[in-house]
Amino acid sequence: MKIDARLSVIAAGVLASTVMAGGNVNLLSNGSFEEHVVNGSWNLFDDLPGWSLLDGPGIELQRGVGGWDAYDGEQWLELDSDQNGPGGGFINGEIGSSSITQEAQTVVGQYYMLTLGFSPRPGVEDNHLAISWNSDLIYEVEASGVGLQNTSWQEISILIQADSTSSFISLADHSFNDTLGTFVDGVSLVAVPAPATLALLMLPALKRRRRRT
Ligand SMILES: [Ca+2]
Ligand SMILES: [Ca+2]
Ligand SMILES: [Ca+2]
Repeated sequence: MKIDARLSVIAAGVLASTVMAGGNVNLLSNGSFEEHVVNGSWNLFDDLPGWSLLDGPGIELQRGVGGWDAYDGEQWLELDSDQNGPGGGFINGEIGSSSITQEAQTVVGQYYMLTLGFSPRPGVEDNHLAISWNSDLIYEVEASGVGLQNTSWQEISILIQADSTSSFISLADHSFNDTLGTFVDGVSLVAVPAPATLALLMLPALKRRRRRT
């Protein structure tokens, strides 16, 4: 009996440290868009490590375009991408609005914090990012880059509760489709404890729903 009691204490200790360590792990890969490494100042890719193209002509990564700063590391994403890549020249009416997605392994009922950096492209008025979780549009943000000499990154954090063991995070450009705008960098998805206040607020709604069924 003594041995059993000791074992359970050790198991609980291991569990607690695993949960704490797990709280800081980014479940997304290549959230900072440092791969593929851009040769030059920008390039267009069919896909990236971690990310797939959902819609649009390609995934545009930039590295030092305009002398501008990344939010994290050296590279960032421009979601209004480009139709034919560097060296392709400018096509009249060229388009670039794209959306990308990444799948994450999630736990049903677990809360997650999705965090990313968003900036308008300096000099471009219309920048519009739409963020989706599975098929649900969960957040939209717009900003103007008129008058900016450098990127102006704002950090966006969204609390999400997973309802499936596999979840898709999608990022889409909703700006005017002209190959310019909507910078994103430093995307992370981290498991977080259930927010106590939010759980209390949701309780009456859950009770009402149960009564009806
Ligand atoms: Ca980066
Ligand atoms: Ca572009
Ligand atoms: Ca645009």
